Amino acid sequence: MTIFKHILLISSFAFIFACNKQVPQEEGMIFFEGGEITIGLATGHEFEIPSFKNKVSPFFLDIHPVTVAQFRKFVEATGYKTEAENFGNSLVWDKDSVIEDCSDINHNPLQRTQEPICQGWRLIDGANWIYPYGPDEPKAQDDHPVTQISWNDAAAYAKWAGKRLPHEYEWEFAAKNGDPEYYDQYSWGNTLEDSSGSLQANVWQGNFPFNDLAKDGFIGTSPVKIFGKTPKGLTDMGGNVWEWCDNTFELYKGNPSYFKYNPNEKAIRGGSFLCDPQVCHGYRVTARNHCTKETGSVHTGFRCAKSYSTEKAVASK
Ligand SMILES: [Ca+2]
Ligand SMILES: [Ca+2]
Repeated sequence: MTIFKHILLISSFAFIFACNKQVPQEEGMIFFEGGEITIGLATGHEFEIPSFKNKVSPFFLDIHPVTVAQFRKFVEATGYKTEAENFGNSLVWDKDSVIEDCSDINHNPLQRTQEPICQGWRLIDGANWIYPYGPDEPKAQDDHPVTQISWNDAAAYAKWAGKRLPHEYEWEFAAKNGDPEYYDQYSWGNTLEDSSGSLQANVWQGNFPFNDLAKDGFIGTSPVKIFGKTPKGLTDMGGNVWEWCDNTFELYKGNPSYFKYNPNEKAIRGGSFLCDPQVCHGYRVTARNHCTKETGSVHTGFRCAKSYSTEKAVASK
């Protein structure tokens, strides 16, 4: 056999191997191979700079935020009581009670331990994951993301489900479709509308904070899986609800902003139905915010991650 034939044979094997390479599977989750990726954006908002390279290990991420129905299964199995239920109240956005400028909403941590700085937020008695706006308002719908969940509640659910919360670098890796040099604004591309004019995320349209035109069809949360399908198959990465991440919120190394480090504040990602592009534009892939970990609110939920171990996968074969 000539050298040429040997090379042809070897390349054919390599091709067949590559074609047969199995993508690890977890029900309801998408696998990301990991690798080095650029986190942040050199020209980004205050907390997104400077950009830097970071290596992420292989992981799975839930296709969509945990729904009300999924959270109910956890409660029914364990008798778990959320922090909002134990406190007896939780934070609700009430546009009718906005009495001062909320243009700085993205920079004020949302926390129940202090008087909310932005006057649109109110602690409402009886607001919880079943009644996100309080007991006099409609119940949360089963296929919507669960809200009024603190970081502690989200971590408890994840542990019960055999998962964990994602680090925000994993979240950003997934939002950027694992592309090491991804510069589109959103997980699904660079524009909020697709080619047919449909909005790709449930966010705010109109004059924030007074008038949400709801051109996307929703004031408040929307059912999961109907907005923003990414090339990898995730949905709702931008808009609908902010999503708790596992890590404490810190400024990126070299960021000149003033931020008082607080180990009780966790990172949140992805933006929500309250995000206006003129104000926080929090549904961009690099956008980040922070919240104290005992705080539940009407616009924050979560999705889970799971580590992938190559050793375990080989051992189980
Ligand atoms: Ca909306
Ligand atoms: Ca989101």
